[in-house]
Amino acid sequence: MYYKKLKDFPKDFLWGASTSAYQVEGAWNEDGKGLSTQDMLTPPENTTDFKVASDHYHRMKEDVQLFAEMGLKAYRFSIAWSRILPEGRGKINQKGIDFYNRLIDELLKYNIQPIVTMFHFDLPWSLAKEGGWINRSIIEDFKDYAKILFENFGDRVKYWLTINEQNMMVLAGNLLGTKTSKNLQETYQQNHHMLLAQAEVMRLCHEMLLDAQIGPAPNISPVYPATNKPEDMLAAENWAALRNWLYLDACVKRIYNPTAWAFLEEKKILPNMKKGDLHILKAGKPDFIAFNYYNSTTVSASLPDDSVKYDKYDKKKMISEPGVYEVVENSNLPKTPFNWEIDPVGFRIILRQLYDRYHLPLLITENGIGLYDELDEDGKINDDIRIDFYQQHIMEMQKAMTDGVEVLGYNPWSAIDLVSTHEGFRKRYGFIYVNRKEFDLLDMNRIPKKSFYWYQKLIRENKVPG
Ligand code: BGP
Repeated sequence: MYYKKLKDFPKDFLWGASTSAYQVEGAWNEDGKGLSTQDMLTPPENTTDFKVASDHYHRMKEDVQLFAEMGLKAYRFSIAWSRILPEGRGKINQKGIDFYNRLIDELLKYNIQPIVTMFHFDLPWSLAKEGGWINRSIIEDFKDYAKILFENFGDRVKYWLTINEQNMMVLAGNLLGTKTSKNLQETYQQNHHMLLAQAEVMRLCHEMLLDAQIGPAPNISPVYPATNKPEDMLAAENWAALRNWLYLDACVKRIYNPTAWAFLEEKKILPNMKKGDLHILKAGKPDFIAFNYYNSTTVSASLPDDSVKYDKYDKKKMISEPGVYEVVENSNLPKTPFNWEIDPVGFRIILRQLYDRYHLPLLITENGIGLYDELDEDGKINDDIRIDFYQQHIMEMQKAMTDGVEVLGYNPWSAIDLVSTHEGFRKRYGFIYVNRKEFDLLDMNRIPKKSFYWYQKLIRENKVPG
């Protein structure tokens, strides 16, 4: 559908921006913080670790002041589990609580709504050493941790996200530094425990905080068939079931997706279920679906005797399952300098698909473009490519909203430059430049980019400039 007139954004629309603790905070071993899986990684060659990151832990007030200047109505950040519970369970680190209290208070001072992710890729190392999500006891650990968060911050935080990109941890855990499983059966067992832990925490949230809302935060991608061959369409549906619906059906419909279940059964990698597990799933209900959107995926049929294929750029990433699907390039789409396809219309498509399938309000918790931003001779960052990216994606979101989709807010990745999951500091996403290099920390000064002023205008006028 083409529209002559798009619906206006609601007055209370949550224009925000996103970060995650380990990618932005630094201070990896300060003020009692325990180690996390991310602290223990050996980064890829020529790539920085997460120890200093953007030094947000020490510059939090300055950063929040800039967020306020940009006009943010919301800020989506994560809490580092190992800052609150250095050993993952047991003794609370008061200094960790104090830091997030200061951050939340500072945000509210400027009327910025905190949107809090409880777990974003940085599992406490002591829990990871025990096998991480493979141990069923971690469900209790996650619940205890959540309870501490609700008790300490629930009077001020109204939007909660359970687990960031659970699906990506399952599908690409080795790239994200989150993998603790030894084989695929273990991976899906961990997934099962995460689903149960999420359901328990959503239930707890509703019990403890009457006016708070909570939801999952997977990475969701519309899946296109490579051609109009029915076999390609079937492969696209297979991949959508394994990549998207497995996670959201379990959380929202509170059932295992049948196509995904049949795949796990065939491969002999089904999770072991205990009596009562389905009741646990049924007892947790999300209030909204938060999701991260970067690109669409295109898929063709694959024959059972094809060999497994790997991504050209991310060599550790598997992109096919013989007999099930094969991810292929989409020649209609341009790419970012880091080879990610750019698909704003796909954003509208997936917003509509999600709303149609689940009938819950949607909250965008990530969307953005990684670029090699560099200061020009006047000390400025002219990131027109990023502005164009946002302009197109926000227009498509507005079209989806005109199509009838309920969207609560838009929180692009990222508020400020930070360390990418596996491509270091050179891959920048922020509205605010951080003056450091991959290894040379320089002065870490904050410099608003051109996109900062563009987004500021958009938020002020509550419409896309131009
Ligand atoms: C999402 C993660 C973020 C983030 C972003 C960009 O998967 O939730 O943590 O980093 O993607 O990805 P990358 O850093 O790999 O470019």
